[in-house]
Amino acid sequence: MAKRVITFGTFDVFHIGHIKILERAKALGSYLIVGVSSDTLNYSKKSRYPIYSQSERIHIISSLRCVDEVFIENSLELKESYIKEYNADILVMGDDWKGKFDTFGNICQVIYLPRTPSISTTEIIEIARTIK
Ligand code: C2G
Repeated sequence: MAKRVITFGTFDVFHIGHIKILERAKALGSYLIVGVSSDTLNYSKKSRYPIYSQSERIHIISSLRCVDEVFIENSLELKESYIKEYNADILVMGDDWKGKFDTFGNICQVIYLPRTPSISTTEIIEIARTIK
């Protein structure tokens, strides 16, 4: 059966770790739906806006070959309704979220994939800051 996969993220300052998790998520099914967190959601979590705006982040994610559908994630609390709305069979998250979404195991399969080591948006921002 053709499986629908859903995943979520900010995907700010897009990098190799982001594309690798999206490609691995897609490989678990045949249709990949990505919830891109809104600027407002990021501000409420981290007290700062992402470097790339939500429209830029959505533009980048939508242009990827492995991605079939993109929407804005407005709240971390709405995962269950997004999973239902998009008829997802599998929820994929990076293993930094391991265990956090096990409760959705009754509506879909929940899979945590290992993060790509040695790269993060925060590190890229810090390195860029030190370059003169
Ligand atoms: N990721 C990865 N390897 C890295 C960095 C990130 O596999 N080196 C993965 C994360 O595990 C996540 C995805 O890339 O699954 C997006 O990462 P972030 O943009 O940091 O997303 P995050 O802020 O964790 O998501 O509902 C979740 C929210 O949208 C926040």
